[in-house]
Amino acid sequence: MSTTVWFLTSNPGKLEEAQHHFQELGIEVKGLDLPEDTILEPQAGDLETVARSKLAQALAHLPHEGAMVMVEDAGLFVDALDGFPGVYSSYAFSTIGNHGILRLLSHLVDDDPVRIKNLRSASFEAVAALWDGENVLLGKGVCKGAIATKVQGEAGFGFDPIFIPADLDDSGEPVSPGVLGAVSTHGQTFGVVGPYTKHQFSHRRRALEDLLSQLPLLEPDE
Ligand code: ITT
Repeated sequence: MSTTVWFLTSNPGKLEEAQHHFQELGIEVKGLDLPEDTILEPQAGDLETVARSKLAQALAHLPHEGAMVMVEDAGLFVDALDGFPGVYSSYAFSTIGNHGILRLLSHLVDDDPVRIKNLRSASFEAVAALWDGENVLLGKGVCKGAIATKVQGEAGFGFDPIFIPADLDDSGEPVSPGVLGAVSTHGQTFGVVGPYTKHQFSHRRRALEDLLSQLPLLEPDE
């Protein structure tokens, strides 16, 4: 007997991270596979609108009556690029990729380790939307950090090899650049430290925690 959440995503890395997170809570996450182009991603200015739209479309394809279905939309927001790629992250990743983002920031260099983090500051953001069988719940998460000057590591997916998370204090809040936090990747990207360390910082984990905090006590599936 377990509670099951069906996660509609085309991204195996996102599925794995959600499975890891929910597993600790005794919830099984299964990928909901729908034929390509069943779900249209709207051109929208914010992640919440995209997530709500994907979830509304997914409700027409529930695997069974009463099923809990989740979608999640995430993006990388680079401050020096006015938030680009943001909601265009999928498109940017599949066209210019990590090297393209690095090229756009190549003029932002400094020998001072604090100044360079400020110049290249960025955040990952995620919005998770869950249909719990009765209502739509939304969870949001942010992970602050900076863009590395080169691709580092091969772990994870997407922009992980160019993203250095900000250190965290012992309550999990990001500390300012130059301050050593209680939790630190010591300047390494998510691509170097891998998914288990990423989990401690992750926008996805925060969005899922926010979502779960709104769920009434889960009844296990029969
Ligand atoms: P969906 O089917 O779930 O939409 P997707 O890969 O298109 O899968 P998103 O739209 O949420 O997912 O992500 C936009 C882009 O940002 C995409 O290229 C991802 O690889 C990248 N991305 C999202 N979350 C990330 C993370 O935690 N680490 C690195 N890159 C991430």
